Amino acid sequence: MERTLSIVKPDGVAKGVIGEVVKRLEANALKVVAMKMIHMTKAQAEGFYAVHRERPFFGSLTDFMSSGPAVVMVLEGENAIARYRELMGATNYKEAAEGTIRRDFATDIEKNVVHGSDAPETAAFEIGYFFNAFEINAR
Ligand code: IDP
Repeated sequence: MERTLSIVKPDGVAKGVIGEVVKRLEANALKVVAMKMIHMTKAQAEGFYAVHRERPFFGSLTDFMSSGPAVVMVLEGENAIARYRELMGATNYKEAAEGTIRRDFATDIEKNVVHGSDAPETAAFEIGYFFNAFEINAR
């Protein structure tokens, strides 16, 4: 069993696709073991994306991520990190495979609807960034 952090980003919440995202991950044996809606401050978004601080899009990305509410979830399942990234599709929706969340709902390389951890170490950091142990419903 593996855990990963999922975010329905502010554009996904604004577009009304929270339910669609949850439906797709539940249909693919990714269990939601924690979930909440948050509205990050700019500083919280900067902390979350600290690994990208040297990238040219860092300012814009952290403005976007703090622009409205987002839904953060912990997903659990076999090979959850890779399987959720497969459901999400490529960062650039134009390159994302047919039937992926980003291909179906994203309209912009930055405003791409969802986030998913990319490795076990980042998943551990990202889950701990938003949830404490009491908020994660272990089964
Ligand atoms: P990922 O979310 O698919 O793992 P990363 O390369 O880790 O992609 O980038 C993090 C986020 O930064 C992306 O999801 C997207 O919102 C934004 N981003 C990535 N590349 C670009 C870009 O070239 N321009 C604008 N935003 C970008």
